[in-house]
Amino acid sequence: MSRDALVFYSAVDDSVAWREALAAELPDLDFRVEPDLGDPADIRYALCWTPPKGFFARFPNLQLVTNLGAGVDALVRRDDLAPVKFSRLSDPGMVQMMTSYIVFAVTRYARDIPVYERAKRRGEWEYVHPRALSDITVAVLGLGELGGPAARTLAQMGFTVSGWSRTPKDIPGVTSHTGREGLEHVLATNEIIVSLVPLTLETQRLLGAGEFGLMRKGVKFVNASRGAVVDEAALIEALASGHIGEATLDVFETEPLPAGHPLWAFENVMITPHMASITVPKLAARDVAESIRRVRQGLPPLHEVDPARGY
Ligand code: NDP
Ligand code: OXD
Repeated sequence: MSRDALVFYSAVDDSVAWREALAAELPDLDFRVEPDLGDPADIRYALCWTPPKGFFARFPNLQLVTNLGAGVDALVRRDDLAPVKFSRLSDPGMVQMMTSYIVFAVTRYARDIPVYERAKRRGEWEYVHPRALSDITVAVLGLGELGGPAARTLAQMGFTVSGWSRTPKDIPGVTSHTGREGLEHVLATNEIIVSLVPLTLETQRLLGAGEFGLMRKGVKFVNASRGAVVDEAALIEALASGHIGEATLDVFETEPLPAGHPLWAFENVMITPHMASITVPKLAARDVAESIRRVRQGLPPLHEVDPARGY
């Protein structure tokens, strides 16, 4: 008899937590993890983060692939998937976590903390007179499910915030910009630039030598979206020349960032290992289960992704 099964694949060891969280929502769902996949024909749903090449080709009855994360760039460019519905995760825990990372990175610069970190290492008392947060300009590139709340929170804290997105946005306290002109404007007029724009064909290497050149000398740059949104060689050059004053990088073209990579050597670059936000199974399982229920009824899943748009 054919079963209604979900195949799970993750880069981290969280299958037990997901199994439990989904069982609480959908007790009838058969949750399968390699090597115990059973009959591949039973698999109708996949909950996966970057499974190996060819992974999906084995499942002839796959209907829904849910990306075990927010960024779907690795999923939409795969060639082992027949037409299926795609969805992504989006939950309040992930939003809170990303907002906390962006608030940390921006506040660290706004309050000159790297100056004190360096002074401490030298054993010196150094005083920089603090500036009002409203005098500090921050641009958030990408105002989606993560970028929107991060920008709104920064504005609520008192920063002067601009945002850039494909379509105009109405977020309290955030000036909305769109298009190439809008991008150039926000790059040129803000002292802290945050990337939360997804990686798509349009945004690949969105920020290169030309764009860094538009930024103010000494600009602080935060990338928490995808490494390939940035031309890494140009970033390294802009850091080496001092045009970019500081950077906080959570994502890289190659992850883990290889030993000996030039970015490790910059004292003014904070590196974190793609941890800005994660999904907490207990919080995200409700939407994953609801998407499965909806697909069972012939409806679109929650947080559906348009593969042609790429995000
Ligand atoms: P969404 O898809 O919800 O939002 C994307 C935003 O980017 C939207 O505002 C969209 O504009 C804008 N955008 C997309 N393409 C363009 C373009 N060509 N020009 C201008 N604006 C564009 O994404 P999320 O906010 O959920 O996540 C953003 C990214 O964060 C993810 O794609 C992922 O790469 C990354 N991420 C990183 C994590 C980490 O731990 N470092 C964790 C989770 C996510 P519009 O609103 O008009 O459509
Ligand atoms: C991501 C995620 O998209 O961790 O990076 O969700």
